[in-house]
Amino acid sequence: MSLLLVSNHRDMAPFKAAIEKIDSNIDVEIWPNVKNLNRVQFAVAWRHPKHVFSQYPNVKVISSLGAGVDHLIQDKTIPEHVKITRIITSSLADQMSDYILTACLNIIRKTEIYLEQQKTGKWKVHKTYKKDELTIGILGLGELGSKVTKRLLINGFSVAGWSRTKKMIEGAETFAEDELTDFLNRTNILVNILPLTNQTEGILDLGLFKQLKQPAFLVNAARGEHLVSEDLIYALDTGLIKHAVLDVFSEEPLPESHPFWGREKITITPHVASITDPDEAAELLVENYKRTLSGMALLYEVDREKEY
Ligand code: NDP
Ligand code: OXD
Repeated sequence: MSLLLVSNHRDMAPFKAAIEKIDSNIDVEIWPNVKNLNRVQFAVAWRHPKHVFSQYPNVKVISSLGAGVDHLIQDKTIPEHVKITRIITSSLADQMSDYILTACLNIIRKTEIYLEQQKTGKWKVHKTYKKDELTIGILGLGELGSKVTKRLLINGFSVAGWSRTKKMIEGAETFAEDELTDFLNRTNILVNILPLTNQTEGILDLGLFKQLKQPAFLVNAARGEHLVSEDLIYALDTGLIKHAVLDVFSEEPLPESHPFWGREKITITPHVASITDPDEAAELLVENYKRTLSGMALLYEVDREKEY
């Protein structure tokens, strides 16, 4: 049996080393250097080449290397009997909470304006927003969104959250799927941490932006395909959205010619909100590899029907 690591661009060597450190008996291979295609039963993928899994007839489980599984769900060449799992670790939620807290603090303290002013030696004071003046609305209250909500609450922000099924988070106002309008009408800083599915693709559009409470801001840390780029540009140009912080894009790296670059009202980070740590991920991968071989229930298995 072997465990295969597959990625188009990510260095898988640290993951191989971390897995072998936990259990040196596991035969870990890095695509495309595979000795015997039939021996692969468990694979780990991040932005894998499409169709690659049709070469491995005995693969039973594919784990995403991250929390998101859209790259696997969208690959219709992966047979239906293959189970899909994902990585959930405390540090993924912790990093995401840091990223969102930083973005929200920068918005209320108008950090981006001061960074711009510094370029031309301009000394001008701007009125900052008070924490209780703006409500932060979190789209998606799952493994990451629920922790982000708690971090923001501890830091004195007023927080609302939206999920398919209504959640209870002490101190936050929560809304179910059919209460999106009520949620948006209360939200100033909209933070997206939804999984990318058929239902959520393109959710960040002009119609949604128009329902936000003014002044309105956007933080997208989920997937680029959630956002309709032209609608964001229109919303920024017309003042409907004052500033956007974007970590994810439908094409990554974001092409040099993309209109988002060079816009003062957009802060861009290169998909770094939360990065999977090899040592932490290896613990979970080894556990699920062993469970696959012994036929036990897997940890963090994804519902392929629901797409997350
Ligand atoms: P989870 O699956 O744990 O949570 C998803 C949440 O979204 C749930 O609360 C779910 O509702 C809600 N949801 C899903 N579909 C809908 C819908 N149609 N309407 C309303 N709510 C919906 O995901 P995670 O929190 O672990 O991760 C979220 C995403 O974050 C990942 O899929 C990934 O794309 C992104 N991510 C980005 C990173 C980065 O560095 N930028 C790093 C890691 C992840 P319910 O609870 O009712 O099921
Ligand atoms: C993830 C990501 O899904 O890094 O974990 O985007």
